[in-house]
Amino acid sequence: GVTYEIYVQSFADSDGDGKGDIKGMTAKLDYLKDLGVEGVWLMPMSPSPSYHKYDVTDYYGIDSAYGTLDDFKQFVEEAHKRNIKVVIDMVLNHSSSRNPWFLDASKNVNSPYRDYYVWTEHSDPQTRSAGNVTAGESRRRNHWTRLRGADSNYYYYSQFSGNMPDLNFDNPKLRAEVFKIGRFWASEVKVDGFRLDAARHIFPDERPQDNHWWWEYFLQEMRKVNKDFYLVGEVWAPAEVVGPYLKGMPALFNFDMGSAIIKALNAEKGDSLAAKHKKIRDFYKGINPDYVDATFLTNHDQNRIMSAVNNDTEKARLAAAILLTLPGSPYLYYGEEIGMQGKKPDPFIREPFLWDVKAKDKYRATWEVPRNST
Ligand SMILES: [Ca+2]
Repeated sequence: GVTYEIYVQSFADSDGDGKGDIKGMTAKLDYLKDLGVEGVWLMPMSPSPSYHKYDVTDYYGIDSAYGTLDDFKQFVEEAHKRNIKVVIDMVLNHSSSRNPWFLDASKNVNSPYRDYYVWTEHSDPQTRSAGNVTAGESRRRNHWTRLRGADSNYYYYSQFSGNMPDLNFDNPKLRAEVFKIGRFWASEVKVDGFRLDAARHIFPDERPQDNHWWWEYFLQEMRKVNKDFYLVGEVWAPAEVVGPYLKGMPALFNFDMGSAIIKALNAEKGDSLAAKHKKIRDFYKGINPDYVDATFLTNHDQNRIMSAVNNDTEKARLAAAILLTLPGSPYLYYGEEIGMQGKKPDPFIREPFLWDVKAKDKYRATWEVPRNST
C-alpha cells in the first residue's frame, strides 16, 4: 500500500494557533482514506526545541504544540479503524543538547547519563581505556563539539551538529533505554512501526557492521511486542551501502531510484531507468528475498518533486505514474497529490498544506509565510 509522509506542523491546524496538530490530522483521516492511503509516516512529534523536531528532549512525550499523548492515542485508534497503519519517526542516533540526559551528563562526569553520550578528553582515563581517540586526533574532527564551559576540555560526538549529541550505543544501559522507548510506542501507544532516522550513523561510519547488527537486534526486540512490527530505515547512501541493512530492516528507502527517476524525466531520456531498477532490485534480493522496496520521489529533506521537474505538470504526473507502478511500497510526501511546490532552504520544502483557497481554508497552518505554495 501507499504510505503518506506528514510534517505535522504543516498539515492541518485544528485550533487556529498556526501550527498543524494531531487533532487536525485526526480530522483529516477520511481525506487520507479517500486518497487510498494505507499508512502514514509522521515526522517527529516528541518535545523538541527545533521547528523540525529531529532533536528530542523527551522520548516518551508529545510536544504540546501538537497536542497530548491522549490525542495521539485517539489518532492511532481512528487510523486503525480506517485500516491506516501508523509509522512514527524515531530519532535515536542523537538527542537534543537540551535533553535532560545531556544537561545532566554535561554538568557531571559521574552522572548516570554520562555514558549515554560519547566523550573525549585528552587526559581522561575513560577516553583512553575505551580506545577512543581524542577530538583533535579524530579523522572527523568536525563531528566533535567542544562542551561549553570555562574549564572544559571535553568534546562530545555529534554527527550532525552541536545541538544533536550522538547517543552512545556501546553502552548497554543506553541500549536498554532505547528498547524501553521502542516498547512504549509499540505496546502502549500501539503504533505499527518506526521510520528510523539516520540509521547508518548509530555507530561511527567506520563501523558499518555494527550498524547492520544493531538494527537486526532492535527488530528482534520490537517483534517480541508485535510480531508484525515494521521498520523502514533512512540510509541515505548509494545502493551498495543500503543493501546490507536489509538483513535487519524489512524496508529501506530507495534514494537511488528516486533520483534516477527525476534525472530521467529532466533529461527526457528514460532508456536506462529499467536497467537501473533491475540492478538495484537484484542486488537487494540477493541480500534479503523478502525485502520491501520503500520507493519515493522526494522527501522532507529534498526539493519537492513538482519543483524538481521545474513545475512541468506532465513530468510530475509521469513521475507519480512511475512511482505508483514500480514494485515496492511507495511513499508520498504530503502535498505531492495536489502538486505543491517546494525548494530549499528546508522550511520551504515543508510548507503548509493547502486545503482550500486561502480565504476559506480553516485548517491551513500559518506558522510560516510560504514561498512556493500559496
Ligand atoms: Ca494547532
